[in-house]
Amino acid sequence: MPAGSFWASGSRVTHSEGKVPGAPQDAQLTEQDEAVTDNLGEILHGLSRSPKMLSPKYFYDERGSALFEAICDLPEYYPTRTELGIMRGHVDEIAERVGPHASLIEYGSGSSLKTRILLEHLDRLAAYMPVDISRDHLVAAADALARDFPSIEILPVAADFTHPFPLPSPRIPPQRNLVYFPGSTIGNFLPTAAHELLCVMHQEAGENGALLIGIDLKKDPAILNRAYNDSAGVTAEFNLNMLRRINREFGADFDPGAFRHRAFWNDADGRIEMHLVSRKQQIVRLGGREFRFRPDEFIVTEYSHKYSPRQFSAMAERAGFRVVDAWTDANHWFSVQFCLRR
Ligand code: AVJ
Repeated sequence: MPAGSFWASGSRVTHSEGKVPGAPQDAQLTEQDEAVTDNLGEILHGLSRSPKMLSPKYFYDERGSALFEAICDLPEYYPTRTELGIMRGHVDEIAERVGPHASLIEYGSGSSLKTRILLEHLDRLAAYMPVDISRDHLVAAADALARDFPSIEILPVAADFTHPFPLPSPRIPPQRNLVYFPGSTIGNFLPTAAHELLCVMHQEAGENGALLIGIDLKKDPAILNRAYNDSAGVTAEFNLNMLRRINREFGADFDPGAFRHRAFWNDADGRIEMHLVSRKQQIVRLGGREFRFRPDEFIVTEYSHKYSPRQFSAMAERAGFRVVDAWTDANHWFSVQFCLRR
């Protein structure tokens, strides 16, 4: 795993076959070679360190993605609806900043309503390219968008976006690339990894490129703690689901009942931490190895860093961007930042 990284994997990209003229308008997929992504190795490494760690990317199997969608509707979980409100309220200003004939490159599958707002309002998009590691989710989301936006060329890219990846060439030459990273997912990355990711985005944006990114802001810890400890227990299920997924896909023998969800605001590091805490002394088997847990020993499953606007703009500057506009909600809980390459 690269130093300071929370998400990691290999990357090499293979291109799918060219589109057959006159064939049904399913979005053409560019696919990364999965064989080079050593997830088992990464998981074994994460469970060998202290504290034990598993990447939040393992949350999102089918059930995990459904649980995340349920989280977004929880009364306590403010980020999704707040960001959506900001996008709805300011999309005309955003479109003006972006200008006509841009190519929209989304880091993520593009299944959210925020994407649709951009596709509806950006001025004559050259193309839309969702980039996501989860191939099936990506293809389903891209096909749904292709049906609803027949005039926009949709070019999904199945890749680990933390490493540079070649972009497909749209039929219409774009005036500029706009990298879109909604959801404050940048908060999942440790500072070094967040910096590296912003550098990759800077590279993908290219000459005259721009970045539109959702940032969850620092706020009263009580609000943050509630958002990750909902009363319906959906976040707890989401967290524990990672163990079920690793059992199924990697042959581990985690007993989800022997772990409990914990989430708390870590003020010193400016982040929510999600843990899975062992309820007892136990041994878990995976990949021919044994991992011992002491009672109360935990696995870190997620960091969700929160930033002040000033912290974010310093981070953007270090990666070669300049924040030229930012929009927020009435509570200043979330912000959408528009950056240009310096
Ligand atoms: C999708 C990474 C933005 O950090 O708030 C929600 C994931 N974890 N509840 C977040 C999440 C627990 C979410 N992000």
